[in-house]
Amino acid sequence: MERTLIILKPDAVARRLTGEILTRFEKKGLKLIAAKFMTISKELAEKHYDVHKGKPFFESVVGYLSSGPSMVIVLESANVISMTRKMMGATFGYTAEPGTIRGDFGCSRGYNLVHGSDSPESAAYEIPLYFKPEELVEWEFSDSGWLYGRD
Ligand code: IDP
Ligand code: MG
Repeated sequence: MERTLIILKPDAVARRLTGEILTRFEKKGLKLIAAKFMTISKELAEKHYDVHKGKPFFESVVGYLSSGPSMVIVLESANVISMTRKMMGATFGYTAEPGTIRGDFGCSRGYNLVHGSDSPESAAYEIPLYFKPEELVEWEFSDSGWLYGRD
């Protein structure tokens, strides 16, 4: 089963959109297996965005991610990475399609509400930055037949 790291970034928390965004993932049928409300340190934000080190926006995105509390979650489902990336929308609110999280709730370039792993390799790097293996909770939906049935 595929897993992804999602962060409801400091602007999502500050703008009181965490419930709204979590609801979208829940209604889609994605399984929440871990959650942490925390202020991400500058050091952790630098590790998180290591792939962008050296790019012009690196310092700014590290400052953004560590600027206030975030809600960090792990979601699990077959194909969860491609589904959540589509649900998030394009990187900047002003180009993201309506109907997506970024497209519906933001217009900013710098502040885009949500992070989601973009590949299984990224998820495998990112999840352990925030969660110990025992913090990932294994459980089953009682209605998984309805959610995932009929292949
Ligand atoms: P993604 O979040 O859609 O995967 P990435 O290209 O991986 O986008 O960039 C990581 C984060 O860095 C973005 O979510 C955004 O917060 C920030 N970012 C990316 N490009 C820019 C930029 O040109 N200006 C300001 N911030 C940027
Ligand atoms: Mg990315």
